[in-house]
Amino acid sequence: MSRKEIILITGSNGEIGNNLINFLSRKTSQNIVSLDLQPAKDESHVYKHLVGSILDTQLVNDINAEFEISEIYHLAAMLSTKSEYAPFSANQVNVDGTLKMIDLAIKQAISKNKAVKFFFPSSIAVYGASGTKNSVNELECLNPKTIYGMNKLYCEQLGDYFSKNYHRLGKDYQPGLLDFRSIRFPGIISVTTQPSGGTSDYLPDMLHAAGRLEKKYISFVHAKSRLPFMVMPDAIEAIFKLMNAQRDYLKHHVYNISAFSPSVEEFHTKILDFYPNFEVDYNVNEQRQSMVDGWPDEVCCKRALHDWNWQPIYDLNSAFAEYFIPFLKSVRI
Ligand code: AKB
Repeated sequence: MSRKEIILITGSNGEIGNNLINFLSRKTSQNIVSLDLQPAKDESHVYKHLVGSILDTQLVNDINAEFEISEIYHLAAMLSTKSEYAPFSANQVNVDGTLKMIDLAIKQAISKNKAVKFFFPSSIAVYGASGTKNSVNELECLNPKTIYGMNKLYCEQLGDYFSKNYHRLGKDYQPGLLDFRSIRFPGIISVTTQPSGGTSDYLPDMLHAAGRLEKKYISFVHAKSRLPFMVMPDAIEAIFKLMNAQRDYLKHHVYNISAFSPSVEEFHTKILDFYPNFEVDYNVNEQRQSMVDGWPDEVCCKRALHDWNWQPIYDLNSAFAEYFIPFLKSVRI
């Protein structure tokens, strides 16, 4: 019996996972199989939702046996702050889990004699850019200081290795079985979902507190802290665009993308345009502050523009006027 052709999305209940499934189910007719540790809140957009761990060898073997996978969106990960509390579990999930998914992709590619596209969400956390005020490109400051950043950088290198060199000394050497495509995400702000376990969570948390008409938000980083950010619709659009770009045009496996880099106080000032009484207080967590200070203020996105013509749709002003506020106000009506 032939296996069902599917695309596989791991970490499907996460922020990106939720938004990506809604987007892909509208954009493509492909069967989506979602995988997460928890049951799906809504299974109406997927062919099947699997509850389980990417570390479960039997489950991964069953997926390999039951389905023919054309694309894997490997979103399952432990984010930066949560990883600092549990670095050994973080390494298992972020590294061993990714290796298991790469192994699955290669097994599938060999059985179909056709490359499997593999999307890997990396992060600005790969950078150790303390004190760098310049816009960092993909080759600079690769000196992560967090376990999450180290995991992400290593997985980027694994993706590059398995795409080019898997079994290069063997008779079955066949480069390109794994079509590894990765984006180093900045902080992402979504109006429909809230992050958990990350270090760039302070801006989405501030926005959602204002949206819930709370009086104030207490920031764990100081007012001048600055990181690259983008809105969720741009992040999802970028994943879709990269995964549908022609392989030949892609000169690299890893790409920076970003849209705006407001400081905490600048973002608060924007919020005051719509919630004039909303306050921000500060209770700085020095450790999380040092993680934020180690990440670049800005990243250079020339590669993504050149290879797959990526540009954000939203800047800071249109993010507020056309995305954040219309939704936050509408849910209050
Ligand atoms: C985190 O803060 O852990 C993530 C990221 C920037 O990769 N949002």
